[in-house]
Amino acid sequence: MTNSIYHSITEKKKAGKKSFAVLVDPDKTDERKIAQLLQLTNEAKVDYLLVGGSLVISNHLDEVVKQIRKQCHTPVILFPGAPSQVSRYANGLLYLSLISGRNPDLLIGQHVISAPLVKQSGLEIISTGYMVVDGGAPTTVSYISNAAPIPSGKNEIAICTAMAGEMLGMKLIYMDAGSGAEKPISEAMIAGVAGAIEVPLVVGGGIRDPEKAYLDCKAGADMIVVGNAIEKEPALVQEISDAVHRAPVRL
Ligand code: 1GP
Repeated sequence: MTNSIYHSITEKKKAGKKSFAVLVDPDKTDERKIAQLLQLTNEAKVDYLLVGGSLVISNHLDEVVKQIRKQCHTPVILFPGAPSQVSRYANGLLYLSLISGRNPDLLIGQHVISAPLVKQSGLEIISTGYMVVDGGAPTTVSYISNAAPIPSGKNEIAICTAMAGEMLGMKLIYMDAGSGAEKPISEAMIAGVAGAIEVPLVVGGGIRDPEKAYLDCKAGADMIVVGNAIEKEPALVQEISDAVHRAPVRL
């Protein structure tokens, strides 16, 4: 198993550079839309493409990943909502454990079931502590996970959860308000969590404009993930990418 994606994320962090990832949900796209999106993500120097969704009803994950790999050099990282969402054509996979919830199935159960498949895939596996934070309305992830999200104002719970995830050996912490969240994660919570861990911090869910992406990076996020807003307005890719890449390192 290679370590090149994780290495690039940590090297950027060390160099004080922020990363921008665009989330592609295979259920919400088609070949033509992907081709258009990739033109924009290439021009905007997007760092990573995440592929996945809480449901992935369609069975064209492999096709989506293959098309992306053919049309661009941006690393493709799977962001699976279920153990079935594994494609050997990707570069890496976020091996998510839902550490904010108390559903044993999503903490370890599904991992046990999918372990042989994941191992055989040959993908770079990135152990990720996944923390869902209340985004103001039930999102697909909060419903499907059958686990309560961290309340949006309870920064100390988020901080302790992230610290525990890091000490359990997780290599990334991903804080997510859920796809299309009404309320993205506050900068205060991001700053608290970023200050308490050494591993890279990924933040997503409900980020709709370059200003919020910039402020989240300034607060300490190392990687920003945007899906919905870009699906609706693809031209935002350039603006958000610029905002993320010019954000200063938190002092
Ligand atoms: C969801 O963090 C991602 O899991 C992205 O959310 O689609 O709201 O940008 P959005």
